[in-house]
Amino acid sequence: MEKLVNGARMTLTQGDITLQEVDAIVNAANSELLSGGGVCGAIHSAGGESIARECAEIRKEMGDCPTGFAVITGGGRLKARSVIHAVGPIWRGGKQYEDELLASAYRQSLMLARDFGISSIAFPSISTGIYGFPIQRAAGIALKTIRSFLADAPGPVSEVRMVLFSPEDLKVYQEALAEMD
Ligand code: AR6
Repeated sequence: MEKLVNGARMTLTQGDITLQEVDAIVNAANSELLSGGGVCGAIHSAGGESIARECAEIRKEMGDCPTGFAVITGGGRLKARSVIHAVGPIWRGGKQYEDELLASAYRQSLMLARDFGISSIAFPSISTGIYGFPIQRAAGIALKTIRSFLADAPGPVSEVRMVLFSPEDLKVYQEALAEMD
């Protein structure tokens, strides 16, 4: 399923993000930029140790990556040349700026991609696993944030792919995309 925005493609697919052939994949990271479970663990183990090494260097220079922000490393052994580590919010009931922080994690990732000359980028469903953000709500925020970035100033970014791990998650995102006016 796809939607054209300003000549750029927003696409939805089911699969494993570590296998995507795009310029950059996004990691659902933690503020410490450490390898954890979920998609983060999968990216670190598929990409190899260079990713954790680069993350440690960034953290030494800049400290923790705050929630809603993102940093970029190389892709190690992945097909993708770069990994953008985005820190989504932990769901705390919805009144702790979780919506804004989730939108920010997507926007900051897209801005980094633009600044680094990336034309294709793949996102997982940030915050909807271990961090517990309700997926329907997250899907609307993710897709609207991507659409508004592409409509405004996408630079070289010409494909943004959401990679959903399960058929159920894909369905939620398909419904959210269909509902977007
Ligand atoms: N490809 C695509 N999506 C995946 C993959 C994969 N290989 N593996 C899991 N997912 P989560 P969060 C989906 O928990 O909620 C980590 O420990 C998964 O089904 O990975 O942002 C970090 O280090 C879910 O839909 O990320 C942080 O500490 C989505 O990816 C914390 O978890 C996100 O689930 C971040 O939690």
